[in-house]
Amino acid sequence: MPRIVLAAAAAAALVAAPAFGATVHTTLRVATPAGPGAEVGTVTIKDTPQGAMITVDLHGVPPGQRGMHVHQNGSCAPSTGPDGKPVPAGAAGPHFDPARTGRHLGPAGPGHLGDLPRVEVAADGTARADLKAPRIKHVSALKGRAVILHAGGDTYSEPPPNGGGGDRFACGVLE
Ligand SMILES: [Cu+2]
Ligand SMILES: [Zn+2]
Repeated sequence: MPRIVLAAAAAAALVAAPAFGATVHTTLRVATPAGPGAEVGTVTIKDTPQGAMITVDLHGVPPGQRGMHVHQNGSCAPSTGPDGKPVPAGAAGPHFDPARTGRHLGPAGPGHLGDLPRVEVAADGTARADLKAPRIKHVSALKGRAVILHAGGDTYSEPPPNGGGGDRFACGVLE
């Protein structure tokens, strides 16, 4: 095949390649005072032209609405609370907020970039859904940070603090 044709074919292949390709993934484990415990499923986040798509596949979670966020630090270890007691997954730190907004406004609002959609857990403790976070344009920025699933829900506003998520139920570090 003439060299020029090969070059044209290579160029066409490059154009056809998707412009968005990054994917990050984690296995969530129950956050306990002693560190990560039982596995409760997976979270996969990938780039799409409409922003990040979050695929959750969970089991063993209390039924109902659960708040979910990307937190700043890539650790699910306990931290030490003001009373000296361990805080499960406390080492994950606050919500990921690269623009330093200091505001919790949910996935559509101009606050924490780490504010993900709520997860709806079925009566049998499972949740399978594709959720959208349109403000997250490059999921590679989430790599090495923690996903936290909370014991409470998420009002996408404050107060209550962090939308009412309360305790950290499960945690995983995105790879
Ligand atoms: Cu959170
Ligand atoms: Zn937040």
